[in-house]
Amino acid sequence: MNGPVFVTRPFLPPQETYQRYVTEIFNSRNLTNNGPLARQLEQNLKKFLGLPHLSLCANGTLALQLAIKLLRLNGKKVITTPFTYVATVSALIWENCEPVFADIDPETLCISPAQVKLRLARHPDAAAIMGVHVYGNACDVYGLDDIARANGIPALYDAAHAFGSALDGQSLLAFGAAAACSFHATKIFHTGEGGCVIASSQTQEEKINLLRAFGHIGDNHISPGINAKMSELHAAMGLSILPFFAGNLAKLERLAQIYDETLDISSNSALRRPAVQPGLKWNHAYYPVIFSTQELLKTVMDTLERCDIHPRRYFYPSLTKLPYAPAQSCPVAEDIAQRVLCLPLWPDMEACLAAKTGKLVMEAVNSCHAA
Ligand code: T4K
Repeated sequence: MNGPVFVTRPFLPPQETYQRYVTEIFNSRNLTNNGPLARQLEQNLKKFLGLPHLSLCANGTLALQLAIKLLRLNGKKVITTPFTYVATVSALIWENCEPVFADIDPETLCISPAQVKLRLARHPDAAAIMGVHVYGNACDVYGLDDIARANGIPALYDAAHAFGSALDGQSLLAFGAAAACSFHATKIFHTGEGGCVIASSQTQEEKINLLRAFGHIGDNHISPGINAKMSELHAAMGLSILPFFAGNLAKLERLAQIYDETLDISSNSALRRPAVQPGLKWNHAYYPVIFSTQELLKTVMDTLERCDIHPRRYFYPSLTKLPYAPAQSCPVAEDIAQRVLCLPLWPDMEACLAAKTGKLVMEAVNSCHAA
């Protein structure tokens, strides 16, 4: 492959497939406002994922904000993880919630139920738990749901990475009082920009559909809303890509295997992989590697970047370091965030590029050990 290698490349469908939908759009002049393609994509996704209540949105951040509104969490404390993309926490703050950080499980890198319990003891007024299925790995949803139920509060999920992951045979998006997914271009299923909210009842789905479209139906103004609708051009991308998704998932699994074999993780104490939650069929949305030290991570990054390969520090720094979030300490998240690196991975990536990247990582690791 020539040119720079990025952490991911968006999958694109055959241009003529997308073009056929664009022709429909040109013929109908339906560009947005819950048009026929958005409605069709919504139905196709419900069927594909086995989820009865799914509402498309303009992006994953708005999906989170709608889920927060749906559960009436605005202005309240929400227990969440600091090991995630900033959108999880900025969505909470944007909705006037106070994020209370609970530390992560050092193995799965998802929020730790034990730490959530400790935070709830200190913040009995917390109104919800918001977990993040980091990298498409699953939170301990059963543990979190038990705690949520015992405290009479909902558990909801930022499931931005979770499309295509399944837990105990069910889409990971199905868990929680509500979940929000991202269909951003960098995600394994995408619509360019986009996302969805998964609700747990017909009434809630209708509420999301109302809120995402200004809060009115015709001349009937029901509640304050926002514009979070998905356009027909974005829906067309989703419709074009969905038929390729199962194939892409298999390609990602194969590429992850190549990395596994090249990195020889089990016999090397300098690097490890997050543990996958028991019962999870992982979507391999990302390929995170945890190095023994930040110095080693930096050496690996330098080595790769000299070869025009650009991994990403998803997620660095720990969001406990955000200048606009309340100061709190989560030592596990802060430590892991300094040592974790996501290697390039996307469905069309050549196998030889994964092998080459893995070998370069190992060369850098071995050179550090020899020094
Ligand atoms: N919650 C979580 C846990 C999330 O991870 C995210 C988003 C959200 C919520 C919010 O969902 P959205 O509102 O975004 O739907 C990227 C994405 O922009 C962001 O969607 C994603 N998470 C986050 C983990 O990663 P950056 O700053 O790394 O993006 P960027 O533009 O540097 O892209 C990474 C690489 O991908 C580039 O180096 C090149 C390649 N790329 C990217 C784009 C956009 C392409 O080849 N083509 C492209 O069009 O945030």
